[in-house]
Amino acid sequence: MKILFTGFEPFDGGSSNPSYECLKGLPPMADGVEFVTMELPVSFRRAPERLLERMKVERPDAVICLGLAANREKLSLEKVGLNYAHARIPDNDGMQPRDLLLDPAGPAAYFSTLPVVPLAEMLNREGIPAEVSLTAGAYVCNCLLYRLLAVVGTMPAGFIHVPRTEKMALETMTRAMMQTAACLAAESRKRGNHAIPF
Ligand code: PCA
Repeated sequence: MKILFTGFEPFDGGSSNPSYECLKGLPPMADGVEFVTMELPVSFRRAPERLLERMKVERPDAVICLGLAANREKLSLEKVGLNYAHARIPDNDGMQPRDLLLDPAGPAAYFSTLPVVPLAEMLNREGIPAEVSLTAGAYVCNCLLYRLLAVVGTMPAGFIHVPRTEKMALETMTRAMMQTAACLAAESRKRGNHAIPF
């Protein structure tokens, strides 16, 4: 199974972004999972564009995007991508959408296709603080999630917000991504066993 993980470049005056830094600790391969990682620009326009381009090339079996939520204490497994943009600060291209729909023709929201409740429970069992979140905000992270979920169908795909490194060590975030990947791989093996329709 191949899983594409994305993290973001720094933004809002920060010098680094743990959402990408924690991905640097992932091995290329573990427990039958191939890890592919990429850094995305904090840009309403370019982040989804880059992600969808890379998905066409890599053809992953699952996609997990990460972003920083500076005010949160735990990993937030986002349940919902909302068709809405309302930026407190400009993105790294200087764009600052206010009170706008991301896609005037699109549905109000998409649910993540990741099993967020069992994943959060599994992470907690592993001693990693995690919870399900019902809002990814209205900035670039939510935009990326909405655009991703618009194209994935039933493929496991979603978004996890990480806290600041003062609240959670990068190594813990990395371990959480490895555990999440192992769970998705186990699920896909199970599904694989039952999926043959003849
Ligand atoms: N967090 C921002 C965008 C980039 C990031 O790491 C967000 O939550 O929208």
